[in-house]
Amino acid sequence: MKIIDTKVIVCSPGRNFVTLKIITDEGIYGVGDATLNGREKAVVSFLEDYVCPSLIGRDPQRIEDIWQFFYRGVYWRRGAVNMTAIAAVDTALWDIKAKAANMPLYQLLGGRSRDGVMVYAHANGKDIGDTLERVAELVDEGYKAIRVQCGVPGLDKVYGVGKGGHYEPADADLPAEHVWATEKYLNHVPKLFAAVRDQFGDDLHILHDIHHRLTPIEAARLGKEVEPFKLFWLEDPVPAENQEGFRLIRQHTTTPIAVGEVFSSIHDCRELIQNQLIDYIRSTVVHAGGITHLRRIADLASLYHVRTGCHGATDLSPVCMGAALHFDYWVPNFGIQEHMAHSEQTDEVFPHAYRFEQGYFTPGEVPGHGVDIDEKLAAKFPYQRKCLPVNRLEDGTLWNW
Ligand code: CS2
Ligand code: MG
Repeated sequence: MKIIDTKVIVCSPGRNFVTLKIITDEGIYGVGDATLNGREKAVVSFLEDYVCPSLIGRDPQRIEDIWQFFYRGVYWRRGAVNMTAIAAVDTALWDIKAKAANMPLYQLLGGRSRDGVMVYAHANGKDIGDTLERVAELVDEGYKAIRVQCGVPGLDKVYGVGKGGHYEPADADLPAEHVWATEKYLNHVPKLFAAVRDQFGDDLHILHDIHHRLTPIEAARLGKEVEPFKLFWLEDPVPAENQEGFRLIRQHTTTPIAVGEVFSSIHDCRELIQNQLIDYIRSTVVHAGGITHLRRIADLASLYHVRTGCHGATDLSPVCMGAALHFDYWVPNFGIQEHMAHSEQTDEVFPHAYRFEQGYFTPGEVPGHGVDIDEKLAAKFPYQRKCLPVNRLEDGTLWNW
């Protein structure tokens, strides 16, 4: 089998996506997600100018060799753009291999390890009351796990809270500037968890995303204060360049920690995992080098009681979601999968086999990862640059968004 053509498809059905298609001489093609929110065109160029020309003529069955060619061969290793491009190639090649074997992808990975993939949905609101209303709707839809975010009195915009519940942070041609105040947030957010526990009891899994905005001691303080609410996890408490910084959080609280959606390789999380400084690793198929590399991260994590908790926001396309669900169906140390529902437009452009039922997803039984792209329909939604916001403290200091 030979690769005879590739296509990089950029479209915007509700939001921007980049999709790689790899076509073989046997009529089988594979599809990979190459979306990097707010930096889409950087990955497009990386693929079109450097990666795709080297794919033509190669045997697509040699997934590992191709992965090594683009990882070791690029010289300037790692990084979000590079590893997202490699991930798209890897995902498309696994799709091809599974189609050629006439199997759903999870069978190639080792078969399913569970009956369904537990997912968590997002509940957000401008205040605690609004968020509670959304939690109630999601509980009625059958979700067992819900991430809760709400507005903070005195702050105009905070991470995770959108207009009317739908949240799409990349919403401006150039980065919008938001104002952040840690103290106002720290004084308010424990009230949100108390209200959710009070109304929905102890069995609902509650998650929360701090989105990199605290210092380790602030995260330690918050983790300790919210222990009575038994959260499933606190996510991204602090930026993770300094992996050692998580030790300070660990010393003060038993609230579980999740991190990793911005990681692009195993080296970004090696110390966190080996020192058991986290409980869930959030790395994804689309940003951490594809199925091939994510399996390595999961295997390392399994040695240290760390479970997977893959990122699954709307800026990860249904192609990533589909591949992730096959990975989740197989991976022995599975924790949970994020699922932020895509728009109807997006779902029409990306027909998929995965299905939701009572809080769990199954990836589907069609050969491959079960997600395709309708190129004709995609062409009706042209790309428009959209950037993620930046954050400033009230004194104007540039802070983590
Ligand atoms: C968030 C993401 O879902 C999450 O956990 O951290 O929505 C993140 O803000 C976006 O993926 C950024 O593009
Ligand atoms: Mg997050």
